[in-house]
Amino acid sequence: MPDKTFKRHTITSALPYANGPIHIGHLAGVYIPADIYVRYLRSKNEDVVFVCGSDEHGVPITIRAKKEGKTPQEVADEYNRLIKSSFKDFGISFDIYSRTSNKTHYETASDFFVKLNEKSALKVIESEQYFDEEQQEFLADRYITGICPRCGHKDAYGDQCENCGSTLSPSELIDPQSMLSGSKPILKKTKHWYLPLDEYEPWLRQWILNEHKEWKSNVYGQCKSWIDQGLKPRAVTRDLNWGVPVPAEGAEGKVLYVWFDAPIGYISATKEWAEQAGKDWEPYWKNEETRLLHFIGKDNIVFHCIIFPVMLKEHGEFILPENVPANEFLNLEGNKISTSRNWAVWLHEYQEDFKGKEDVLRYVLCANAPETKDNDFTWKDFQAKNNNELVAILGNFVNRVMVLMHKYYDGNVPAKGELYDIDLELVQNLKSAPESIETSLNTFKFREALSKFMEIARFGNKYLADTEPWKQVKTDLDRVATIMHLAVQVVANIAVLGEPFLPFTSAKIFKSLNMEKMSWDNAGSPEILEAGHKVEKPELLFAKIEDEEIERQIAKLQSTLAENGAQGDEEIKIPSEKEPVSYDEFVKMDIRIGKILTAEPVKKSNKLLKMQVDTGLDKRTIVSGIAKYYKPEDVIGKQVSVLVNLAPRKIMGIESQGMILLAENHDGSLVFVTPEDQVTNGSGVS
Ligand code: B3M
Ligand code: ZN
Repeated sequence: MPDKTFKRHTITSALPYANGPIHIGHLAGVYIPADIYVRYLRSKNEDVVFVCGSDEHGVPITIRAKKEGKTPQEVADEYNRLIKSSFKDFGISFDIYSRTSNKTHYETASDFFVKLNEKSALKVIESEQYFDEEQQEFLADRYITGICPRCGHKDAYGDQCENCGSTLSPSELIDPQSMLSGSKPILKKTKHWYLPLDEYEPWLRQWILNEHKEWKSNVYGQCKSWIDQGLKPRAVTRDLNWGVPVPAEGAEGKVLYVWFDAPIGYISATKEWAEQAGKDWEPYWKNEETRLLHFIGKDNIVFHCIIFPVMLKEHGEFILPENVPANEFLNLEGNKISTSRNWAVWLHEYQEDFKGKEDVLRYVLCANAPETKDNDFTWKDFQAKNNNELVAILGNFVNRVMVLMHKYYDGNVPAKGELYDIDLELVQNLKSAPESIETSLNTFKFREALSKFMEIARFGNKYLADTEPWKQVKTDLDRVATIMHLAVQVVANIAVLGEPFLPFTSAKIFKSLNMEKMSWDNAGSPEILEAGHKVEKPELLFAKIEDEEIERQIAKLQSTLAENGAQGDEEIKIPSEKEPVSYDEFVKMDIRIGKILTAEPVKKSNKLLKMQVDTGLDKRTIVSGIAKYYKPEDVIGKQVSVLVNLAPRKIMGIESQGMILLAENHDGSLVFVTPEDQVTNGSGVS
């Protein structure tokens, strides 16, 4: 049961930047867990508001606008529309999807700042920042590029080097350049308003580290590390012409920092929702009996656990988040999802390719949700989960029951007779299911909750397999009536308990059961449908996904790789299975362990090493493309696996007599495949 000390729930999910479409990583990390949770609360008849909206400020939007020759508002309009409709397509059931460019938001964010400023909670500090003299503009960190002081990468940004991942400040860049004009920026004095986070350190320690030990360990751990490293004042204003103007004297040309106004967007969205719904927004943000939860990804933890709470606390009228169940990241086929490299499965594209299979994606993403560590989405796994779980277990069970109901009873639920042990066991399983799923949901363990939900279909299938109504029908009609009576109750329970996870499927099941959507607390009962109730014919819930469909998706990713490769980007490989080979074909390959005797770089190549290898049969020359990963002196004396009967090939003019086997990491780096213990040179590998 949700915590009863709270009367209502305000659930927020991160406001997506309106500068690009959304992908499966967003869905898995934030919106699916949030939506499951909210649907569950609604099903429990809790008072809940679920808010979201587009985050339309910030430099990335202005950069995209500049690139595309549009205004930032035009860019935001376009993606707001796209993102909003993607959410709708996947059943993400926000009560409102607002925008930070709305008037209500400008007023709310502005008032918030004024209040903090009036309380002298903000400090005005003057500092020197880069300024583009040609454009007469101060430069946001992202608008400055230069050489990375850590790795020497040429095009590092003022806030980050994308090559080595270091967080930077613009003053660290070597040879800084303005992206606006290409000129060398000068340092110029400017003043900004700062939130003195350092002053809140003792309070944060108490509030998070002592009072919220129950937060997920990844969240708690990140907060602790931020606090332990010492917090510094954070500027909450910027010199920029896109955003909420700073409502203070002497602040011309300045706007609120996007991370100051965006979380206030949750409040603005709630206000808009309340106005539309004829409700009062204030209890949802100001009443101690309200539970505020932020669903976010791990890169947003500091903003939601430290900065926004400090803002709320200082403002004084608002409640603080009760929990921030942040997730880690979802990777795609072993590699980090990347918008700039187009390494993603975009929701609007999935929609085109798999229309009607929205619940399949919801299922797979929840089953793989990166709850405690980064996780991987692969198309093969997607197919397997659809075919082996949704089709074979869930769809199969519901369909079998519904078909038999029509075959034996013309759709009329039969009355049950005496219950045997096997029936009582089913009833017991059914009774314990809701509470068990709730326990997982209440602690934000959505994967576990989903797997418990699937257990219901599993034991349903087992019940049918064990009781075999199709055999009993020849001899014991009373028995069949009991079995089918109970089996259809299991289907009804699946409809109720599956709603948060698979809303489209649940709606279909309710429809074929000829019943209204029912709330959570009715579940667990073997008496949802009365004898005599007539059910409809079943609808197809899930269909097998064929190899060709998956291959098409993999090919799509592969062409992305090719495009990235053409731009000289680091290569990303998809480890998909090769064509099968027969044993006879396999044993034709003569793989042996050999020892590297000498090694030297191949002239005019930065990839190749030329080596002498003792294969046990002979000593021969082999050329291998490992120079980036091994120095010659490091490989001498190593035992490696060698394909000795590979036809000799000339590489850079040198005849290579065989091939050293290498394991390739996802990032393309190579390592030798070596025996775990020393073996005699020439030992065969099979
Ligand atoms: N737009 C960042 C992000 O999408 C940011 C979230 C705002 S939540 C207030 O990762
Ligand atoms: Zn770097």
